[in-house]
Amino acid sequence: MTDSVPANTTYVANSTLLNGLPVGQPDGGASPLASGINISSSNLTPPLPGPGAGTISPGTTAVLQYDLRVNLGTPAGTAISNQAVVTSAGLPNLLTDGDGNPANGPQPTVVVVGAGQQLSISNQVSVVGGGAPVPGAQLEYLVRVANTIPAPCRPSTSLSRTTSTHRNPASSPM
Ligand SMILES: [Ca+2]
Repeated sequence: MTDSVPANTTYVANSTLLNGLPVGQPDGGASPLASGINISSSNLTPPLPGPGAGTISPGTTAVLQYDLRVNLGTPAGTAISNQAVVTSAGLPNLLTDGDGNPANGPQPTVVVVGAGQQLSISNQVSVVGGGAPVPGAQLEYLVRVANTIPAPCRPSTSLSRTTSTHRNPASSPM
């Protein structure tokens, strides 16, 4: 998995974790992800995977975490856009998806720099009971709204969501 450090941000030294385990530390402030790291699912770590040995077991997840600091002097309103790439044997390169919805393609994850109140919203969708999102399946949306600065969020803040349905004749159960 590779992920370059977005413009207007600086990688926070020694902040890269795979499934909660430190990766490539000490890193001297250079993001290990810039050159790519091997990732395995949480059921296979520790140990961390060696070169070319990253494996995601069926039905499992790998969680990668790292921190970026917004550079001082970055103007409010600046959009910081980030998108990682996962490379694997036998599959095309896969871009990370900011909204967690594969049906509308992969979007970068964007956060807007602001001097005031800042909310981050993440949206995850899953199929109740597992399986593919075929007709008749029940989709469960999990939306997390987090206030990312140490000031209260105004109570008038509201969240609205539009759910649209697209018919894709080419789709088939996975
Ligand atoms: Ca998407």
